[in-house]
Amino acid sequence: MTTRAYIGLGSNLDEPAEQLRSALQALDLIAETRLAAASALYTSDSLLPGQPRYTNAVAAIDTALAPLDLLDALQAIENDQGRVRKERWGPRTLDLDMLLFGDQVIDVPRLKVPHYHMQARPFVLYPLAELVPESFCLADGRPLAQLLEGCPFVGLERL
Ligand code: A4P
Ligand code: MG
Repeated sequence: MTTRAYIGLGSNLDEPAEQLRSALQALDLIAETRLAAASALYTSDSLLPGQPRYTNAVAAIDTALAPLDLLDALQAIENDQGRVRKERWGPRTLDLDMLLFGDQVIDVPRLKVPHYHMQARPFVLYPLAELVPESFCLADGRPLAQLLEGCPFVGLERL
């Protein structure tokens, strides 16, 4: 049995678009997992001042892994692509966030799903909207359309 999961990709160092393209290939190479679809790439200013502009995308994957095993695989890809975890929220070559894992709500110290803050981030919601039906709801029941209404397409550039 596989689960459809959505992964948020972000980079603001070392050729972000290339980082995201490599990461998409790496997602397809995770054990028992395949890349089902990927959004366009989007750029936007960092939420934190003084950091380079970000490139973001969302991927849909189908996986037979358990959520924490998938998280291990995502972190291995981040590490492979040279991410140095100096400071939380610091600039990074690659950030992979597990946005959604089927309809599961997960709340353990290492993993919170749906990903916190995703409901307020245009660089997550608009790429996600490319990959799901219009009637799509988050695991906690909130319709994506409603979240999009509260999150204007401001400062986002679709490449
Ligand atoms: N963790 C818990 N839940 C999850 C999950 N659903 N997916 C834990 C992934 N990891 C999860 O992550 C810290 C810990 O969160 C992990 O060890 C994992 O066990 P991290 O990736 O090392 O930390 P982080 O990314 O620095 O923090 P966080 O809160 O994920 O930051 P964000 O939310 O990623 O914010 N501006 C634009 N335009 N685009 C961006 O992508 N990103 C950030 C960073 C700031 N500004 C941005 C963007
Ligand atoms: Mg993160």
